[in-house]
Amino acid sequence: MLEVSLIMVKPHAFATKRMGTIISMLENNNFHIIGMKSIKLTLELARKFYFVHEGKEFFERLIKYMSSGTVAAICVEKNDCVAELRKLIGATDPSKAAEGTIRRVCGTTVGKNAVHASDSIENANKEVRFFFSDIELYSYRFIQY
Ligand code: IDP
Ligand code: MG
Repeated sequence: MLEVSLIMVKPHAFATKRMGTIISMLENNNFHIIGMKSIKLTLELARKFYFVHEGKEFFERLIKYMSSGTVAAICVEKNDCVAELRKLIGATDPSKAAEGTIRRVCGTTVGKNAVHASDSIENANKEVRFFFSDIELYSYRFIQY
């Protein structure tokens, strides 16, 4: 089924110029980029985005980090997009992520693991809406080449 998902490039990966690599990996794996922007999150926005982790030991560190620099929000579209994107990013800990995954290639630690990706179809739709309005997204199905 054609789905969308959200991938967010985390501050360290953005600042150390991993955007080109990450975008290439998405394109080479046939993800269609249908929306893209860079943002500096506030603490409040990061808290809102990661609310499911509120109360966890790493929560305050996570939201401080995610609001510490520029991030890029990228909306991708593909068949089975949510599961396929989780496969391409790899495990949360880059040292445990499979060879050739984004986190293995671009991540360093569990905190600085290069990217966030949505974990379910429902969350993907919510997370895409968190960053993008209707006019900022255009399905590749409608594009005339
Ligand atoms: P995910 O990003 O692979 O979906 P989640 O469990 O949703 O992993 O955690 C969200 C983010 O919080 C992770 O990407 C990671 O950067 C950070 N995080 C998760 N667990 C830990 C931890 O045990 N210590 C430090 N940071 C963590
Ligand atoms: Mg998650």
